[in-house]
Amino acid sequence: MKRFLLAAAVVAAAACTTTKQEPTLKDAFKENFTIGAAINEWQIRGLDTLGVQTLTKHFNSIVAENCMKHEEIHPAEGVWNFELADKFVEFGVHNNMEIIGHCLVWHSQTAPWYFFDDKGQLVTPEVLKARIKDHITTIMTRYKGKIHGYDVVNEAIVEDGSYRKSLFYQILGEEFIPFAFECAREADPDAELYLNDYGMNVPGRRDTYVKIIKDLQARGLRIDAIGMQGHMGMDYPTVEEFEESLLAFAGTGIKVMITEWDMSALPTVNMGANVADTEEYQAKLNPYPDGLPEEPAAIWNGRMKDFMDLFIKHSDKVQRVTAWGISDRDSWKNNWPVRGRTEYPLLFDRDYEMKPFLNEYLTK
Ligand code: 9MR
Repeated sequence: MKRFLLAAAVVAAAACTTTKQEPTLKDAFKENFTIGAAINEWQIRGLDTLGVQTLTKHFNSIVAENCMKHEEIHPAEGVWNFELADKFVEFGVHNNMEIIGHCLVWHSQTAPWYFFDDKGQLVTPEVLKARIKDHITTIMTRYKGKIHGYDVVNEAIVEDGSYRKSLFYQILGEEFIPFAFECAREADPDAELYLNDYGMNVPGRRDTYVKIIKDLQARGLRIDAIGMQGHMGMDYPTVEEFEESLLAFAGTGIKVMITEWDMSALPTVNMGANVADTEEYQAKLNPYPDGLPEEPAAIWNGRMKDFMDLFIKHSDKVQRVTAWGISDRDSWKNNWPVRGRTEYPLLFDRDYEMKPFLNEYLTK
């Protein structure tokens, strides 16, 4: 009997150790918001195995970093390239993740044919409308019931609050935004629909977006949330100005999402200068090729924590926080605003170790 009890105790102890889960980000924030990452081709195809492990362990939402952009998915009239987007969606469905589509209308990465006729002239408003409708309807119909929400219009407003003079704007005027939302609602009435932009702390841009949201609402169109991209640096934005915009957006009654979060740990580059000029300047541009020293790392972690605390403070308004990549090795910021920098902007470092500022949330 004694031996039996001892054996039972050993089995119970073993069960305890095997069932004890390591803490994860998605659990840590489950009462607050979903926690997402943008994923690239290597991750979608399962080639970045450590990246995929980190992703499935810690994140419960994904967004396509590039594979759903116009020039990727719709490179020529009537030509669709769904191969990677299909795999992206399958990946999300298979891993039971909230899947976000990025993006349906954007001035950048648009295949050149979209705005021109066969004589090279800008198309008429009617033709562009038909093309937008076809683009939105084809994608949203294909992924109906699988994609949770879409960045319908991306980066439409500039800092002073005026409309970006994109070809969408030049051909259709301000109407291109409500028109895109109307097409999206028709294509998949159950999908969430979002506006998305960077530099949302800037008052001019913020005020115009508040007006646009109210206008969409007044027209009875669906708008669920606004994405504050959150591409930050060591010296911008301030928590206070970011909070002011977050509250202004939430004041319209829709949700807020932090959609493309990353914070450069390197000095902000003034692109006005001829940046490639001298060796000395090159060293200044890429100051930490072998690892982020303690002092900037502490400042970076402190700022990231301040922002995460802000998102938690307003988690009744913030529905999702998405990092623009999984580990530092993935980040677009390694190549922007100049190529070949060693950047440290994401939640996991190059060895897939979680950044220190997150520890506190895991152990709470
Ligand atoms: O991270 C993306 C990078 O790999 C692409 O080369 C670039 C151009 O398509 O877009 C980057 O993602 C952008 C996003 O789609 C919209 N907001 C700004 C992001 C960073 O440039």
